[in-house]
Amino acid sequence: MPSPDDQPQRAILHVDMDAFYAAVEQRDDPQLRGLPVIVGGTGRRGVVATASYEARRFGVGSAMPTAQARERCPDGIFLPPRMARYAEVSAQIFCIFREFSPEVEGLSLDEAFIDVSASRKLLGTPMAMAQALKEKIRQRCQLACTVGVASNKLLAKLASGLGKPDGIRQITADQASAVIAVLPIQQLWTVGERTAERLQAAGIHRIGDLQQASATTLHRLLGPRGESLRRLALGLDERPVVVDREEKSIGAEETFERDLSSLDQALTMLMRLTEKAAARLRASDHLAAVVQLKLRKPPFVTQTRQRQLKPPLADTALLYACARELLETWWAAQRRPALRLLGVSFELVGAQTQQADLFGAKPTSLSLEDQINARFGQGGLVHARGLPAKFGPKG
Ligand code: DCP
Ligand code: MG
Repeated sequence: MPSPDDQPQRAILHVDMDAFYAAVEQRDDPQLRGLPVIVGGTGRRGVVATASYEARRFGVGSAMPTAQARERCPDGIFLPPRMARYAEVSAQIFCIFREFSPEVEGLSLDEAFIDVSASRKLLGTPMAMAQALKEKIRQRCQLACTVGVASNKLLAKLASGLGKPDGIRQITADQASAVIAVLPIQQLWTVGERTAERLQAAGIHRIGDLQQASATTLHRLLGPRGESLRRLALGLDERPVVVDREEKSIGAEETFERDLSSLDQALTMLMRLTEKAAARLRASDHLAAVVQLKLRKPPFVTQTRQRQLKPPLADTALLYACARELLETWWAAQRRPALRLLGVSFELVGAQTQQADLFGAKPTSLSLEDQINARFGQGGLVHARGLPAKFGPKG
């Protein structure tokens, strides 16, 4: 159906995996299926990354302190994240997304917009594509996802939110403003905490309240932004799906229960973080052009140190060697060195060009180490430096 300005309507899918990290854990270990699984930091200052839908019934959710999750769900199964594994599954689902259109904009490991406007002739209606996509993900990855279907990104994302879990939900242009009117304003793209507070103070709680608010009121509350927010509230959004918005950096960091005050401890932690980040780097088919350390010393002073890599690379040992030098130099320059948080991240350069080999084997940039970890769990194979002292090398 042509839209009022005679442009053919776009067809956008928003795909979001259900309870992604937890679902991967439940798939890989059938004994976990049906149980409340909580993935996240398991230490004292740990935070929940996600919870299976079984655990959500107990009120456990992303970003909640793990300690609180344990109180709410004492029988929960608490697991540390296996980032290399999730990155590998992410690469598989993104391959499936691209079977429906090359216009894929990833938002995170488990979430993407797909502009399927031009695929309609070949693959049928957007709803048919959403169904086929879900089915492929279920068959090839044994995972559930939810697909939102609409004529723009804003509505497609709101639709998948309404369809969760394991659903397909379409919001057509003519239903749009009525369907989204009941949603809280926080769900509207660009409405953060501060904007929400300001609007709520003026009695605007739901998207419908925003639709009804006068231009003058919105201008008074939000300035020139008011008008664009009103358009969003009506379900209008012209943003294109931006294909090549690739991740620019990949990293891993950890906050410590007790500040690290020995260089040896810090190096052991650095090795673990480097392994984790390097595994994700290789799973994403990239090379690192810059290594960056994030160092937070007590009480709360955060610094960064970085170095360029020429040529760019993805080998754990070489990345670690570089990160180690940065850490040792920083450490030596401190009067009383101690770390509250340590992070390592890599700035990426373009995709490595991969070709299937002559025997048609699936191309992979996963090192043998990553493949072993993917199969046996992170920690199946680790560098000796990252092991507790009794297993690790001296010095
Ligand atoms: N994640 C995280 N920390 C957060 C939020 C999410 O580490 N505060 C991670 C874990 C999630 C993954 O990102 O599995 C995807 O995030 P989603 O918001 O899509 O949440 P889920 O996929 O877990 O659940 P659902 O999409 O079904 O609500
Ligand atoms: Mg998700």
